[in-house]
Amino acid sequence: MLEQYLEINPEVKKAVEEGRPVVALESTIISHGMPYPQNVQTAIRVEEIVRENGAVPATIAILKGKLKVGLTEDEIEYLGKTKGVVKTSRRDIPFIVAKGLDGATTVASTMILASMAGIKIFATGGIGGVHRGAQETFDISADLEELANTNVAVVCAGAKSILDLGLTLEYLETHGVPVVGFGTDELPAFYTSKSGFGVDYRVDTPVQLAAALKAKWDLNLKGGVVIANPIPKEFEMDPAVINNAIETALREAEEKGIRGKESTPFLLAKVKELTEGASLDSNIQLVFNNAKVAAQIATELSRLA
Ligand code: PSU
Ligand code: MN
Repeated sequence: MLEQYLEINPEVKKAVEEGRPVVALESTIISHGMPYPQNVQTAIRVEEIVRENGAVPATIAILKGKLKVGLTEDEIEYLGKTKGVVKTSRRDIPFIVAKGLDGATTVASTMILASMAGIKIFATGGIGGVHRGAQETFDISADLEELANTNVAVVCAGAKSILDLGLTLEYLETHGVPVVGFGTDELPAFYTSKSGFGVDYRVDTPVQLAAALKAKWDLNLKGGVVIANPIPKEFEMDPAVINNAIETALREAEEKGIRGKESTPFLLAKVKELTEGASLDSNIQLVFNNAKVAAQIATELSRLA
């Protein structure tokens, strides 16, 4: 049944079957998170970093209605170049499939496809969350609900302060999703290593993290884990510069009445424009760092299984 929809790259399939480490990677970051050609260059380099750290990469997307786990370089290039690839979260999957369209998977839908393929560890830049003003707009990313339900751990650089980080943490707590600081006591805020919010647990090594993940899933405590990995010091942005850009972007989104699934891509593009590319450099570097840590955790988890 599932085979009718799902196409797992043979190398990825073999690695999963043999219990070797695999790292899932998302594609909304390629089609909606970064401009061409940096998006494609970054996605390809991220795969290399995963390999250099001992795991098999599996970039995930929907191509012509097929759920693809493990894209080729040509497919990554296609996805990064093509206009009109649909940002695809959980609710969108059946329609993209039925219409035979191309879909870039968000954190939520990448978790779903990774889980279908038996992959437990996923690296990205930042997760979606509870948006500022959600008390009125109800804008809460489907990523959070997915983290509540799907057994995949997501290595990210925290969340951008386009979101309400405090409310995002409250939501995750309610849904039983642990938020772990990798080598930090503080939740990182994507472009900067500090947000002013604490994490639930600080873990300093991939071995310790793998043990906690194994325990969670052995005990059938369903759902994901947020592994928040701070951006390396040398690539951090000046908090004043980035916060200023975020405030301006939020104001402009409000004035223009940007809502729903357009909200996150609009804010990301605006922040990038306002910081004249500096934010893009930081963004690329933090994704590289997350790919490395995810591969190390996947490696330790495969040793325990
Ligand atoms: N945050 C980022 N970069 C991104 C995204 C979020 O810093 O590229 C993307 C991810 O794919 C995430 C999605 O899953 O945006 C969340 O969108 P929404 O808020 O509409 O659920
Ligand atoms: Mn939303």
